[in-house]
Amino acid sequence: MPQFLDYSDADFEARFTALLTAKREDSPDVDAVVADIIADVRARGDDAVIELTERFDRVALTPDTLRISPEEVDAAIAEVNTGDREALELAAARIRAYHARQMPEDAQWTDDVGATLGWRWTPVSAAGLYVPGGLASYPSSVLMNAIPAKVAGVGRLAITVPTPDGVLNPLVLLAAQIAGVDEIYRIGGAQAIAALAYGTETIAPVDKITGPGNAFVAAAKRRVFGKVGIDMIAGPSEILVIADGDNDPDWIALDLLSQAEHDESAQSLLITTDAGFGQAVAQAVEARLQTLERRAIAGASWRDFGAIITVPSLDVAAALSDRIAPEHLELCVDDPQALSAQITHAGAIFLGQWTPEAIGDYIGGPNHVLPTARSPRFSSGLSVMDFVKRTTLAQMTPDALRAIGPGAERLATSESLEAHGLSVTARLRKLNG
Ligand code: HSO
Ligand code: ZN
Repeated sequence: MPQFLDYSDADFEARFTALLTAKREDSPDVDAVVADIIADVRARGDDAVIELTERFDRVALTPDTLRISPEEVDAAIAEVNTGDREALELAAARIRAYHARQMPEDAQWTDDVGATLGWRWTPVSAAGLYVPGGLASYPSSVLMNAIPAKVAGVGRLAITVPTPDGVLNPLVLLAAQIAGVDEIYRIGGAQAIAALAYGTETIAPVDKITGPGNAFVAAAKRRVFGKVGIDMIAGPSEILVIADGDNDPDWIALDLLSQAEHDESAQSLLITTDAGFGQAVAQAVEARLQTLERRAIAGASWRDFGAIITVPSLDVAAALSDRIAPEHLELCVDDPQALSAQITHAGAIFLGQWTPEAIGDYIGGPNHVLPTARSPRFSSGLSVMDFVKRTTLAQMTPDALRAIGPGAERLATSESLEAHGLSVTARLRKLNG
């Protein structure tokens, strides 16, 4: 059973705070091992990557077979059925259209002293996308990472995906092909992150690495940050549903379970204005947990971290939601647009009872790589902005330099940086004859 909280209970604040601060993730300390792997790949390149892949994935590779060849990709994806292919293509088209609207604009203007100022956006030249192997190898995540990169104009996009025992995942390869990925390497773990960041004889280095991974991958991404850019270190999935009593308890139960089934450390929360409805949802969850394929994972998450919170009004629900700052927020209420306007901190909002969160995971258009662990307070989901950077522009005229140069001279003197000041002074002397 999940926890039941009632806003009117005397101990509500204490229990709600405990819910917010509960430590959900137990990440093992693998940093020392990861440091050694990165050093090995830097020192020995392909040889190190090949040895580590043999040890961890039981696959024997050579420099020529590190990359999955275009012919191999074609052969593997030939077995994908038409329905799956069409679903991936629809998802890709919708994700592409959504992200195309995110492209930021260049700007340039001339101000009152005659200085022309502005900025210009340019894409990252090469990006690497890590795709996990095994259970969490999601084709949808390939689309969500690769498409924003391509929309941004990234020239070279490489994927690494481990293939334990040599088994390829056709849907992952198809998603990569649809998204326009340029190179795919059958490697994983910290060694893949090191190869992407530093390069080897066969793998050219990239400038930015994105994508989810296990504790080793997360530790490696932290370590290579600075040499390359990284996206974020995502924690276990979260969903908060705000629902009034006018909903089908089974639908809401399934929405809660859709994130609980990701991970035993996932968190699913319901805030409702109707205590009886909360009870009905709890019963519906139990009923679904009898048969759900991933009931062991979903059940553990729901039991350990799930909660149903009764509140007196939707205003209170919105205020509590902002304190939770959830990754995913569903608003199953009469006027979801009005309630949405009251929310400040959420990774993604799903409005109304016809918008299950799973639509956002797959096919709505917005990105499903979202900030977790309350970080929506200060960060956003993956977007085109993660694959572009901004260069600022400034051009002075003689009049502009006359107008603002003396200010620079003063500040240079105050910082005891003589050459800075003189670089302005020399020009002003020339202008003033
Ligand atoms: N909900 C996950 C993403 C995902 N769901 C992939 C299904 N496949 C991120 O929070
Ligand atoms: Zn999901």
